[in-house]
Amino acid sequence: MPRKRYATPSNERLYLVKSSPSDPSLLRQAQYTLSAHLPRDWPEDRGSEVAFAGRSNVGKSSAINAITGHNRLARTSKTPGRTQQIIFFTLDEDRRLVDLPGYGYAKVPVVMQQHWEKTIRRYLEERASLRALILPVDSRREPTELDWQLLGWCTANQLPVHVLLTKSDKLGRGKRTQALRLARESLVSMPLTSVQLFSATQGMGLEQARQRIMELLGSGAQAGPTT
Ligand SMILES: Nc1nc2c(ncn2[C@@H]2O[C@H](COP(=O)(O)OP(=O)(O)O)[C@@H](O)[C@H]2O)c(=O)[nH]1
Ligand SMILES: [Mg+2]
Repeated sequence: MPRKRYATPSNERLYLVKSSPSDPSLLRQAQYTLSAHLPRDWPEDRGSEVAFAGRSNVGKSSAINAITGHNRLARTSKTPGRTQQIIFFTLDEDRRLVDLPGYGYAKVPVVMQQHWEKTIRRYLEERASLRALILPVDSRREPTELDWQLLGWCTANQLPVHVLLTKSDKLGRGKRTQALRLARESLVSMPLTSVQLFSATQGMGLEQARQRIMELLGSGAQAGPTT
């Protein structure tokens, strides 16, 4: 399908034409926009965006690639802790996906770790267009201390979180069901939090994740209550 574009007369930037509000095929339109080291580099804070946060090596980049149907949109790596910047992907004029730096990789110098934490905190606190976090957690492990901190912060600030139990292809059917039940039980006191099984390699839970992200992104309309 050919992509239609139009230029806005004011600043001559190119925008994709808006598609229907909740069609998951919008996610396929994801285009790399920019990588920001500092908040002043972030794109204009309008419309809505959903951000992926998570421990290094948990499968965050693979999840973004699978969900958008692009093999190399977000780089995947066997060496954890390489993405240090906030990466913005444009879906349409009003909606974006965001890849936050991975955390908790022990071999990263403390100074860099601190920079990331500061960046993430600032992004969470200041970004008005942020509608929700997608939090990939390894289905074979317990969430880490930082995962819980993030979940706690989002709950306190009424920001919805959708947890992806990643790499669930590595679990047998019984263990998968158990992992999902355990995760649901642990998150029961966090009403804005949802959870699902996910595998980027097997495509498990892909449509469910896409639907949820579209719901969370909403129409992209500014202001008004998020439902
Ligand atoms: N078996 C399996 N491996 C995965 C899956 N998702 C990611 N991986 C692997 O886990 C490693 C880290 O993935 P990556 O997406 O780069 O993690 P990130 O650091 O969180 O962005 C890579 O070797 C991936 O191939 C999955 O669903 N199943
Ligand atoms: Mg990554």
